[in-house]
Amino acid sequence: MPRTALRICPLCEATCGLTLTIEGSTVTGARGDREDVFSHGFICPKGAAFGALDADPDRLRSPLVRRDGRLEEATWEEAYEAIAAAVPALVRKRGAQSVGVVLGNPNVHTMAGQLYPPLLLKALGTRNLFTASTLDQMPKHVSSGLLFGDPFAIPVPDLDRTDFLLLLGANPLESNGSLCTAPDFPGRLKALRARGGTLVVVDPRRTRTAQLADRHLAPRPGSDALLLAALAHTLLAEKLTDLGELAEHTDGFGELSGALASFTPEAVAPACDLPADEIRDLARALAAAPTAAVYGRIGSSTVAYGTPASWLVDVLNVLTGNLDRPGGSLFPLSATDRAPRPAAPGKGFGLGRWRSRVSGHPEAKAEFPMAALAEEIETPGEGQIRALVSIAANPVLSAPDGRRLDAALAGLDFMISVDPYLNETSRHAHVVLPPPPPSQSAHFDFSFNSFAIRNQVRYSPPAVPLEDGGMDECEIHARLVLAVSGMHGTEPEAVDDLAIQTTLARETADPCSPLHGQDPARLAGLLTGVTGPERRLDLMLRIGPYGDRFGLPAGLPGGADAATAFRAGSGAAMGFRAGSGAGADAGADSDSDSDSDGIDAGAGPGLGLARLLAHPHGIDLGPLRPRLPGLLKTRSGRIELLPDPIAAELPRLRAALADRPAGLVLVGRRHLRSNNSWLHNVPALTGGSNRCTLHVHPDDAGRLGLADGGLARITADGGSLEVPVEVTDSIRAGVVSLPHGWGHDRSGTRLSVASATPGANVNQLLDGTRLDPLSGTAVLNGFPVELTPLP
Ligand SMILES: Nc1nc2c(c(=O)[nH]1)N[C@H]1C(S)=C(S)[C@@H](COP(=O)(O)OP(=O)(O)OC[C@H]3O[C@@H](n4cnc5c(=O)[nH]c(N)nc54)[C@H](O)[C@@H]3O)O[C@H]1N2
Ligand SMILES: Nc1nc2c(c(=O)[nH]1)N[C@H]1C(S)=C(S)[C@@H](COP(=O)(O)OP(=O)(O)OC[C@H]3O[C@@H](n4cnc5c(=O)[nH]c(N)nc54)[C@H](O)[C@@H]3O)O[C@H]1N2
Ligand code: SF4
Ligand SMILES: [Mo]
Repeated sequence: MPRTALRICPLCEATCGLTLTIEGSTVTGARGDREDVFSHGFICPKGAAFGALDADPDRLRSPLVRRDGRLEEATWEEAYEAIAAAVPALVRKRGAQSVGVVLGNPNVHTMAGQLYPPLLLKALGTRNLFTASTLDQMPKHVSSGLLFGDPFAIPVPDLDRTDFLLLLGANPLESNGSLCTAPDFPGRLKALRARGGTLVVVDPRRTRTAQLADRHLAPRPGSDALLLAALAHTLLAEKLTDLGELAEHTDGFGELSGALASFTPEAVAPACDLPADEIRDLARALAAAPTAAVYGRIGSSTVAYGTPASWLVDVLNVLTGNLDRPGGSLFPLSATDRAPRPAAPGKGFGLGRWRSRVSGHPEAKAEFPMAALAEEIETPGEGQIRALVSIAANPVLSAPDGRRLDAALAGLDFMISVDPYLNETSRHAHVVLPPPPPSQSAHFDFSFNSFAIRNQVRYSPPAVPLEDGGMDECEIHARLVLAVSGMHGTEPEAVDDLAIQTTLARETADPCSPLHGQDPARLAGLLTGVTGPERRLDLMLRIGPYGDRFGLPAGLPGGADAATAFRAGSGAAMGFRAGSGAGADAGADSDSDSDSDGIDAGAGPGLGLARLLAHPHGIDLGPLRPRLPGLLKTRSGRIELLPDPIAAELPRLRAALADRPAGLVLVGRRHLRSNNSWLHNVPALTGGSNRCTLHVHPDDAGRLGLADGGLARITADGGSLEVPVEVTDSIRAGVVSLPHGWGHDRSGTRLSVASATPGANVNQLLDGTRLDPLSGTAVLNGFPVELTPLP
């Protein structure tokens, strides 16, 4: 008899709730969970293919270990012995920096990827960290770090309540949204228009998202920072700014007009290739809207001026008074975020605190540019990377110049891949540790709940028991931490216990915490959950903003904010008692001696793992609410509107006013049925328009003698490719588009479907030298290319 089980979809940032149909241990179907408190039944073709992905016969089902140059199936014990024999010895011989760590995108889609890499990095003590962020959103982390003092304080557009959305370089109708977790993003955009709101899309392509818009601007790629600067300039020049309540929390407003003086609409118009009047008109419309949100993603981030553009997005949100207010852009407060503290000056955001060894790239958020990984492996000297731990990453396809990285990886002394596939990157590993299919893993969105347009919390226990011979990914990570630390053989729970002890030690010592002065060992004994990661989740929920705080009285007022807000919102409707949550998870007595300043004892909604398990479709925690000034961690304790590192970038941006690329430039694109480099192996998601073709405007095609369906050679800094041409007027003239994640033509992989239609790897056109300098993010959009027809 088929049964059903709930599972949050891990395939994109929308985090839809799925109802899986399961026969035996096989997922035979997936539909949207209509009762899910957030996604309400929405699903896309990727989620519907969950079963096919889960059962992909190419998935690795046991570890692989390299013997005499060949990867062979091995036991888990053999795999970890190989790691334990190699890594600690290398660290002793060549130092901590000799081990590099690469963290790829799916780490934000797994519990393991959120709970263990910080411990791994700590155990290794290496600064050689490279993640997908420097192929993606690092400019936003840097701008938030500088503006708000916290690189994770990223405001999200209040999609469901805004009157006006200015969306740049994002195509949520294909991507389902990013840094803005919103199941059914398309439906929410339609609802915005249906309630009389306005959608403006800025994209050099007429995307499906642009087709929904009231207004579509198709600028020259890479020029968003100029366009945004001109919008800000217009607001300032025409006295259309209105900071409202933000004024008292903001520094630097007075200096902004001077800093942006050169960026008049007329001055930027030629570089953006947009009429000045249209820019001015857009600024006025933005200012006139009752509420508005400016939101930029990939196309405004992975470009030469990605950090200035990301900064200007929030400058506009501030100037129009729309930051931190309903209908504008707000900061989510997730159930596992740290409970709010009273407003106080913070430590600020350090940038460039250390530099990479070979090219001297400044660190950003303790990371080096992914584009600099190959040189750090290739270049001899002290601190050279000789071993690599790659978790859920495929940089050979996802990062610039995969051919060079390919060769570099092949030269490593030791490489570990935690990956379900033997692909372009993991084929170089000495040990491959494969996680089980997603149906066999528990799921919690530590990351995306912090970017969600509604506060909510959901947890999926494994839908299917772990198959024989499989190992849960959390355990894989925990054992990895032990093996690289010379502690192979220790029980993996020790890693979780240590993490719990560390957190409890910090909390019980923190005068702002309701746990202040408590006995950590007693609290640890109260945690529920059948696995180490579940116990860690329980702890984070219980001390989080909506937590039961073990039934202890609330801490200082900051901590009570969320609880108070919650009570005013949906908490009451859900029937939560004020008090220490249902007895199920606590049983904590209230003999606390921590200070109580008149706030209701235990006023929170009482979250803990047990409560979450009792609500399998999730718990709604209400709409986003203002969080300023409490969340600011700048040294001034204020929004720093014109931070020094940005001010120092403006001359470079000014120089870009003269940019007029004579030839073609390339941009990327995503397809609804794709997911970066790793979903091309699922037959149900291949074919149709999900193909690796080069979009070319008819004018350019005509000029160059390119025919639809013909072949072209495309050349840039890093090399050249042969690609099929698709002539389409959905792209502006002067721009061509090629999707990423393709190029499955290397030997030694086990991707039977993907390698049959390999496609070309767009990142081979890059040599890795084009970066947004402040963030180290690769320029993946808006770089010059040349095209020639091929017979
Ligand atoms: N030209 C161009 N390049 C781009 C982009 C672009 O727009 N244009 N986009 C960039 C962006 S935004 C990103 S985020 C990066 C992504 O680039 P990467 O971070 O390299 O991520 P993926 O390409 O998605 O590869 C993910 C890897 O994780 C493995 N994996 C899948 N599920 C799991 C799991 O549950 N556990 C583990 N351990 N592994 C798993 C897959 O098999 C695959 O090897 O690509 C970037 N590259
Ligand atoms: N189906 C699917 N969904 C995904 C992914 C996937 O691979 N497939 N990847 C996931 C990941 S890792 C991420 S980070 C998100 C990304 O999500 P989005 O940010 O929505 O990314 P894209 O769909 O690539 O849309 C980027 C748009 O920017 C445009 N663009 C390019 N250059 C410029 C420019 O200079 N200026 C402007 N204004 N626009 C420009 C492109 O034409 C493109 O339409 O998607 C996630 N969701
Ligand atoms: S939109 Fe994203 S989260 Fe939702 S079903 Fe599709 S892939 Fe999964
Ligand atoms: Mo991404």
